[in-house]
Amino acid sequence: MADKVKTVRYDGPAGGFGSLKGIAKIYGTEWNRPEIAITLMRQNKPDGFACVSCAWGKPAKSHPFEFCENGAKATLWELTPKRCTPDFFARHTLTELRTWKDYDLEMQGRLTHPMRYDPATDHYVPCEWGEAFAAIGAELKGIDPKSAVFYASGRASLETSYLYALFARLHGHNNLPDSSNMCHETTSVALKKLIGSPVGTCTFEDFEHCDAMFFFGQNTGSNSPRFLHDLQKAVRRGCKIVTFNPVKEPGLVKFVNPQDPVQMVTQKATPISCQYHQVKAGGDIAALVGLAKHVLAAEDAKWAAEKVHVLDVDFIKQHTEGFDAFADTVRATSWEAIEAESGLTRAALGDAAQVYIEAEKVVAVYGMGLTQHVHGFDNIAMYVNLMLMRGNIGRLGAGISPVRGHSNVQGQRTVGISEKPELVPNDRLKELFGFDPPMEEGMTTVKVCQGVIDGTVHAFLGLGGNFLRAVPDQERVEAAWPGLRLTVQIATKLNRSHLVNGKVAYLLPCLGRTERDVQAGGEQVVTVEDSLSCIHGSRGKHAPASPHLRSELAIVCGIARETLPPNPNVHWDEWTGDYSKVRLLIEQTYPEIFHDFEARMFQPGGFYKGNSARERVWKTGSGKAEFTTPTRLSAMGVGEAKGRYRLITMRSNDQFNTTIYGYNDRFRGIHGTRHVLLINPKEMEAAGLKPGQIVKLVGDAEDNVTREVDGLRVTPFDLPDGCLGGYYPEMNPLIPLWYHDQQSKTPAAKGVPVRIATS
Ligand SMILES: Nc1nc2c(c(=O)[nH]1)N[C@H]1C(S)=C(S)[C@@H](COP(=O)(O)OP(=O)(O)OC[C@H]3O[C@@H](n4cnc5c(=O)[nH]c(N)nc54)[C@H](O)[C@@H]3O)O[C@H]1N2
Ligand SMILES: Nc1nc2c(c(=O)[nH]1)N[C@H]1C(S)=C(S)[C@@H](COP(=O)(O)OP(=O)(O)OC[C@H]3O[C@@H](n4cnc5c(=O)[nH]c(N)nc54)[C@H](O)[C@@H]3O)O[C@H]1N2
Ligand SMILES: [Mo]
Repeated sequence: MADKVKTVRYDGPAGGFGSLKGIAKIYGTEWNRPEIAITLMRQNKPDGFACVSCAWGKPAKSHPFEFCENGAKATLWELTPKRCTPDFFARHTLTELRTWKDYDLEMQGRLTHPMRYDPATDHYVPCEWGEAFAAIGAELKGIDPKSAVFYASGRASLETSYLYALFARLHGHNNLPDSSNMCHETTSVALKKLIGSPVGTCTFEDFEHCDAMFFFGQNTGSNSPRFLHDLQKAVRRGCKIVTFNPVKEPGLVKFVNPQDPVQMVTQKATPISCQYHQVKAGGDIAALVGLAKHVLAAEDAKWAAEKVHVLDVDFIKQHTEGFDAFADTVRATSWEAIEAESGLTRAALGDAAQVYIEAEKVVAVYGMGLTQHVHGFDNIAMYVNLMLMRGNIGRLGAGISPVRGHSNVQGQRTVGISEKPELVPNDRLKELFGFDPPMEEGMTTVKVCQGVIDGTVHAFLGLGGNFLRAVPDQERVEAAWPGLRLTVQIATKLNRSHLVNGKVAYLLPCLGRTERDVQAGGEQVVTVEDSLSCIHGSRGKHAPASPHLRSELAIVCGIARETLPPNPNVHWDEWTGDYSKVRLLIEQTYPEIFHDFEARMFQPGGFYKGNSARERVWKTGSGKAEFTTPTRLSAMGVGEAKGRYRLITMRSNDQFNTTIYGYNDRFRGIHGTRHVLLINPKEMEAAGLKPGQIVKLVGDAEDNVTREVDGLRVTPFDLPDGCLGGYYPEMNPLIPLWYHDQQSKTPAAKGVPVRIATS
């Protein structure tokens, strides 16, 4: 239950004793079991298992403990001794469970038995696996494949993901949205178009050689804490870190390494960012235009005085297109407009630009602060522009580095989980499996939600995740959900998406990645791809949470076998028995990336899948890296209006997406509740509000739909004017479904237009 509510400022560094206490506080006695310590030691190690938390790279030379506070929390969450059994479901109806909090649902522990929804009693009742597969297969056979959705949440292995995508295509659709559609899809679309590679270009080596790193909208301390070690090392060798973020995130301010005894004893923190710019939410295009304008001014001055360039003119000429139009527009943009839109001064932007200019090699890091905006594509395009000005893509120590979310989200896209048929090697699939893959574009997450509301989606399979809690316009989507004919959820723990069900509904419990996976052919291993495009083997060793669990791969194959007609090239049972046969299929489908897959998968540090942009080969429409002429300064999807604020939906340090570990956000000094409205003291006063007062947020998107979240405690917090903060997923009813990035359809969760109303 929620701790006593208190809010204090947190001035301590990220990491340090706080992170050890943070783990102990949540887990208490669970932390002390010896097998847990052994499991944690194997996390992110060669021949160990890939952490189930974030996707940050796993170095070849690992630390004794290659895990962080949040990685340990995620592992322990999976290894909890608590069990959510058929008994539990016999005691509670779904109607009752829908009134429970997310935290209390997951606290029930690991799911143990396959369950079927019984509409007569409104309970989940246990069933046999065979019965579940047959019933699901019969349902899927009976509907138009175009109305079925196969969602994936970004954790399932490459092997499972490959087969899941194959299943969808054999079934006859490309409806394969994944969590990436709410996350880095903006990256996949923008980087593909601009530099010809849908993923980041950096490897660990670049972090070891760069002279400066820019950070836009990524919260390293909470969301990819192992990355703090790389940042600390970089700062110590003189690399400068410049951050743009509306929120002062402690991990980007200073850090004590909890794995370094000297630092722990002395509590000597390393300052991380040398400059911290609290840009307005949605103000990044303006800030980046400001940086570019300073760079152009420096070029003019230096050329005039010394006949020396600041720009990398050779690179621009040889490798890019669109520079002149871009530069003309930047030069013509006024400082007044840049300052107003970014909330930063010309001088402050000048300081940041100076670091950029003085650094020979720059890495550009970013996260959800850029991708989750209506003009998120433009954010990334402007960031790429800045990097291209000095040839900072495609050489050692330089590059662009989106920090990915789920531990295998990037990999799922690599092996075919995509709604876009043009990204899939359909000719190879045709050759291997003797069928014509569907060529009609499938549904993104937003389209799925719209389809559920319109009644055109009839079946939903969830391979992990908590779709109904993570999506925008959450209440509207949830209200329409019971109209579905079939819902199937493959999961480790109970969540809200399991409780809002279709007419026919199954809840299928699966093994987690830390658990031993034994099939007909013996013990199995799986693979994942990290944020730095390295592919790793992962071996689970823990005893399964229940003898009735099946692996995700076995469940996908079980459903597929009962759904599809026999095909001499498709062997669901054989593949379930031996995952190396699936790796062979992956290798045959993607030989450039996965050659010698079996031999390389446990190589320390993983094997690198390569990146053309890193080699300065630009697989874009023009064959060059593309400058984009900015057409706007704000990434917001609606204009300014009196009383309208920009709501940032944030993650606390005590959550993994919709999984809430606890009610504390240590770094931000918020304790005991997640129902807060963060606002700066000046704005609070101007709005006539008092700290601790309970208010309501109302959607302000001018579309005549009422959207509200009530019961929020006014909490003074250091934020730019006009911005508010609140937690994801509690704020999700406030985001209109149509409020998404224009190109990729990623929901714009970081600049939601709202008003404050008194309750
Ligand atoms: N412990 C833990 N780890 C996680 C997750 C988790 O929930 N918990 N989630 C995983 C997943 S799926 C993902 S995608 C990643 C997410 O990791 P991040 O990319 O870090 O995502 P967020 O925490 O949503 O927000 C990032 C930062 O953007 C800032 N921001 C908000 N609006 C703006 C803006 O307009 N401009 C700029 N410049 N900054 C802005 C916020 O203040 C915040 O610091 O983390 C992954 N790792
Ligand atoms: N307002 C707002 N909304 C957002 C965001 C935001 O920043 N703001 N972020 C978006 C982002 S970046 C993302 S990625 C999405 C996340 O959306 P999802 O990926 O759908 O959600 P998660 O919360 O990660 O899913 C948690 C559930 O996954 C299941 N699970 C955990 N481990 C496993 C496993 O090993 N196998 C299986 N089968 N199931 C497992 C458990 O049942 C758990 O309850 O949310 C998006 N929504
Ligand atoms: Mo994500």
